Amino acid sequence: MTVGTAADRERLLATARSVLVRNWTGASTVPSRQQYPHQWGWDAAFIAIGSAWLSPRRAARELQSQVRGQWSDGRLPHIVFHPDVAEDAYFPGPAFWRSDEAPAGPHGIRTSGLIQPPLQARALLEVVRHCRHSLAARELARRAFPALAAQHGYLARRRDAGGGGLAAIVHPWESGLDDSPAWDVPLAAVQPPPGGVAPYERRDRRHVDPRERPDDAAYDRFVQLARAYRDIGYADDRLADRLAFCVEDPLFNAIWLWSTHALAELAPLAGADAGPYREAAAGIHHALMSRLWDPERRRFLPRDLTTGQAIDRYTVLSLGPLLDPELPSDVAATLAADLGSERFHGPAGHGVASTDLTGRDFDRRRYWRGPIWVNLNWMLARGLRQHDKVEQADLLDATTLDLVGAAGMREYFDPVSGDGRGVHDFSWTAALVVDILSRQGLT
Ligand code: 2M8
Repeated sequence: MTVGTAADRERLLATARSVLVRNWTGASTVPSRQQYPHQWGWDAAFIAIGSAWLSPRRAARELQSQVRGQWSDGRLPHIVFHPDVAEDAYFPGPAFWRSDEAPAGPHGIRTSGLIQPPLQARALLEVVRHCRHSLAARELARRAFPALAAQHGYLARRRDAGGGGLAAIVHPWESGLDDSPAWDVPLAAVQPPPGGVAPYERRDRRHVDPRERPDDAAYDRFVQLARAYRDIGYADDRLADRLAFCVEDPLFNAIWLWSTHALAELAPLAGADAGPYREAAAGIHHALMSRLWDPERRRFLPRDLTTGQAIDRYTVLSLGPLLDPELPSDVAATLAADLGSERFHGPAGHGVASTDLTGRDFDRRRYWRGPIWVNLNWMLARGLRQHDKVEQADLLDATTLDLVGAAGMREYFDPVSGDGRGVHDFSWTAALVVDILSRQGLT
C-alpha cells in the first residue's frame, strides 16, 4: 500500500500506536513481546523519540528505566532485564551476564555488561522538546542529564582503546548490527577455546525463520566473546590486547557524536556548562575524519584495533557519519550519492539496505546482512536533513512509510521484494513511524 491519503496515514498511526501500547510494560517498552522481552539500550532511545509525540511522560519514563540499569563506571548496559520475566525467555539472560557479581555492576537490577550505540542523549533532547511547559523540560533535563554525561564520560575514558579519541566496541552486539558483514573478518579471528564453545541453547529461532537470523558460526563467536568479557569482570583496560574483538565503528561513533551535540544543547537547561560537550564533539569529529575516513576509497570504514587495519567491507555502517553536522560538504555529498545509488537501494526502492547490494556479502533475507531497517532509514534521513538534502530525506521517509504500510510493523524488510522479515509488532518500527508521520504534521 502507498501511504498516500490522510486515511492511510491515520490507519498507520493507529497501528503504530497500538504496537507501542501493547509493548509497554508499565515502566519501559519491550522491542517485541516474544523475541526481546526486556529493555534494550538503543531501542529505548528510538522508542522514546516516537512515544514523545504520544506521551512525553511515558517517553521520559522509558529513559529513566534505562538509567536505572547504569553501572558505577557510567556504562549504560545494552539490556536491562525485567525481574518478572523467566530466565529462559531470552538467551543470554541475567544468569549468563552475572552483572551482580561485576565490580561496577548495578545493585538491585540485573543487566548485560555490554553497551550499545549511545543514542540516549539525543532521545532526551527530543523528549525535552516535547515538554510543553519549560518547567517540565528543565526538570527532566536536570534529572537525566548527569547520567547521560556519565555515560559519555565512560566512553571517552574507558573505551578509547585506540587512543585516538573514538570509542571502541568489544562485541558485535555493541554495534547493534550484530551479524553485519563488516564484522566477518574480526570475528573470523576469534579462536574457539580448546574443546569448542561450551554448550548453550539459542532461543532466537523459536519465533523467527532461522534463515532470517545469524548463523551458528556467528552465534558461537558471539557467545564466546561475551563470556570472555564477562570473565574479566567487564574490565576495560588494555582492551585490544585482552579481547579478540576490538573495533572502531563509524556508525557507533557518529551516534556518539550526534548525542554529544545533544548534550551541549541540553547542558544550559540542566544547569551545566555546554563548553566541554562542544569541545568533546569537535574531538570526535576530528577523530572520525582522521581515523575512519578513507580518502582513496572515499568511504568511512571500521578499524580493527587488534590488527590496526581498516575493514574493507561496504555496509550501511559507512553511511552513519551523515549524522555529523560538521562533515565536510564534499564528504556528505559522496555519502548521500552512495546512499541513493543501486548499492543501497534495491528494486523495491524502499531505502537503505544494510549491506551493499552489489557486493558478494549481500543476503537479502538475513538480519543485518542485507535487509532494510527502519531505524537506519530514519537516522540517515535525519543525517541527510542536517546536510540540507531535504528532498532526498523526504523521499527516504516516504519510502519507509510505504514499506511499513505494505508489510506491517516488522523488524526488518527484504530490499528486493519489500517483504517483512523478523518479528511482527516491533517497537522501534512503530515508534519511528509515529515520529515520521507526526513531523509531517499529522498530529
Ligand atoms: C538485536 O540484538 C539482540 C542482541 O542484542 C538479539 O539479536 O538477540 C539487534 O537487532 C539489536 O540492534 C537490537 O537492539 C536488539 C533488540 O531489538 O535485537
